[in-house]
Amino acid sequence: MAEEIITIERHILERQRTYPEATGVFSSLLYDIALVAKIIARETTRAGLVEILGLAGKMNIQGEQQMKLDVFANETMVRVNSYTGRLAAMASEEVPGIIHIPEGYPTGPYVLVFDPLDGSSNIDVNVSIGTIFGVYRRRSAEGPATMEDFMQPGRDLVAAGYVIYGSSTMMVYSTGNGVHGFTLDPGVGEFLLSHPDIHIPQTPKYYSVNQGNERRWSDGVLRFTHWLQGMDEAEPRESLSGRYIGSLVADFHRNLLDGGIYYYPSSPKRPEGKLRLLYEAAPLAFIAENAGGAASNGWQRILDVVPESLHQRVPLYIGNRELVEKAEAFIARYDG
Ligand code: P6P
Repeated sequence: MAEEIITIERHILERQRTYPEATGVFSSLLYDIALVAKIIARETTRAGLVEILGLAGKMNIQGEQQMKLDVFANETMVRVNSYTGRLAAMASEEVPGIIHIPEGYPTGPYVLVFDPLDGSSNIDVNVSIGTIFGVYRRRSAEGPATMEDFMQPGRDLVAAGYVIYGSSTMMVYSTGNGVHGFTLDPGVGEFLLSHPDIHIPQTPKYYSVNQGNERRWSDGVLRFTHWLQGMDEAEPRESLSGRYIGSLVADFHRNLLDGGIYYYPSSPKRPEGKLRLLYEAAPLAFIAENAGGAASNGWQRILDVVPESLHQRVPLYIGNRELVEKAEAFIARYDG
C-alpha cells in the first residue's frame, strides 16, 4: 500500500489545529519559507548552467543582471517576507543591520533570522549547500522592530529549520514538537513528507571537523578528536569515520540522519570560532535538541547563549548528545 502523501503545507496546517488560539500567521510564515526554498532550489539546480547559458555576469532572460546565488537567495527571502504583515523585521547573514519592513506595509508578531545560502563557495564544485532559518516572537510592543527583538537565546525560538540543496532538495523544520523532513518533488513543486519525526540515531557513525586546523586546536579538542578516532588508550572506543565536506548544512544533515558530531572549535586566530550564533548555530541547535541531540559552544548549551550582536560567532559542537557532552568533558578537563 503506497504511503499517504502529506505536503508540508498540510503538515503545518495539521500542527496549527493543535493550537486553538492559533491565528494562522505562524503557519503562513512557514509556508512562505517553503516557497522561498522552492525558488532557491530552482536556481541552485541551474547554477552549473549559468556559464553555459551565458547568464553569469550578463543580462538574464528577465533583462536583470545575473546575481550571485547567495545574493539571489537573500533577495528572495527578503522579498517574499517583506509585504505579508507577518514579520516585524528580519536579520540575514548577507546584511549588516536589521532588515526592516518597508514603509507603508504592516508589521507582524514574528522576527525571522536566516543564512540564505550557507557554504555558497561549494556551488562551483557541486557540493550540497543550504539555507538556515529561525523564527522568534517579537519582544518589542509594536512598530519597527528593535535590536532587542533579535537578542533572544535559541531556547526562545518558536520554529527553526534548514533546506539542503543536494541530490534532492529537502526542508527540515521543527516547531518544538519533533523534527520533520520533506523532500521536494520538482515535478509538482511540492515538499512531501519523507522523514517524519526524525531522531538522531543512538549510535553515531561520523565526526565532521576540518582537520587542517588541528595545529590550532586546544589540548582538550585534540584529545577529544583522538578519542573519537579510537586512539585514546585511557578510554578506548570504536573509531568514527571522518566526513567533512565544508558545508555546514550538508554535514549537519548527514549527522542528524546517520548519527555523529560536527564541530568547529575556537582557535587563537578565531577565539569565537567561525560559525554565527543567531542564524546558524542556534537554529540548528533547536533542530538537534528536538531530534534528541545536543549543541554546545564547548562549555554552555547553545540555546542558552544570549546574543549580543547580530553576527556574533560561536564555537560549535553539535550532534549526538553523548559526543557533545564528551567534548565538553575533555575541554573542561584539559582547557579549563
Ligand atoms: P572551513 C562555509 O563557509 C561554512 O560557513 C560552513 O558551511 C562550513 O561548515 C564551514 O564554513 C567550513 O569552514 O574553515 O572548514 O573551510
